[in-house]
Amino acid sequence: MACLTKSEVDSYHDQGYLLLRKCIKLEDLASARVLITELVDRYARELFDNGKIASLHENESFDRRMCVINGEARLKARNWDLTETSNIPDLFPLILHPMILDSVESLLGSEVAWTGSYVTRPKIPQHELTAFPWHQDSQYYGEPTQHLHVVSVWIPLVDTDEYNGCLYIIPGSHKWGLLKGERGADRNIITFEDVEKKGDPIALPMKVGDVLFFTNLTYHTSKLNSSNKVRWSVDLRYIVPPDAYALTKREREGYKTLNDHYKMSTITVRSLQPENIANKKQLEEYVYQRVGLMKESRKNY
Ligand SMILES: O=C(O)CCC(=O)C(=O)O
Repeated sequence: MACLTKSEVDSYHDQGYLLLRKCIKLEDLASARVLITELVDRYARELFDNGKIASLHENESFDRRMCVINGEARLKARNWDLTETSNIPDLFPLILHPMILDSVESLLGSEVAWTGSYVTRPKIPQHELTAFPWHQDSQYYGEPTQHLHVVSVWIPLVDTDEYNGCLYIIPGSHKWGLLKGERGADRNIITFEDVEKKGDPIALPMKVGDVLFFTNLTYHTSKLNSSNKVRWSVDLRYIVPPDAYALTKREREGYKTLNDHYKMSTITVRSLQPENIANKKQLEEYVYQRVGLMKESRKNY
């Protein structure tokens, strides 16, 4: 059931983002924290078994353990290293969270698909590879996706501010269309134009329990984490399922490009036709298949 007010929906369409405060309960984030805790534990054990670290650092807190491990092993894990190629049933409660799906339904309409994308991001202190230049998500997905509306949902698992690398956004930048950019040496997109001069960037400090929604054309960035703790967050992407309406040629091309980017077509998680909604088993199979494809593609990095 759509849950956003008209003024929230209008503000999202006008500004290109919507920040909802205190909209998700801490206990609803617990399973994501459990997943991360398990993955960090597995990571620690692998390094320990390979003689890279002398201690598992089991007593370190949720937001400290990974940077202590990396510090000792002198490693700088990339942002997706731990989770993007892991099986994630623990994330299903978040991916299917009623508040998130209700909000996305308010923005997209009654038919909602998940793109298969989930990232549990460790933004490591002082680690440039986990900072992001200003970008529009469609610059990563590929040019034809500018004709689609992909809703990004960004969920902090620790409080974020300018010091530990909160998100910044340029309100209204989704109305600029897709700007030209190119991949830098670190594979991140560098936009040719100075977007900070073109618009008026704002920082979006967030507390655990807040959720941010933004479009695939909205400029955003996150800078260096200058704290001594990992800034953990989860981000998810949703879209209207391609079979929910008659696509134009360029929308068809957009879906094809998006599917190529994510290695998978979308999976329906909300619909007026209950038989279209993926059940748990279908979701599990979908994620399992995607994990295999992502692992394969990561080999080429
Ligand atoms: O989490 C971050 O620091 C950046 C996230 C981001 O750029 C995205 O989700 O598109």
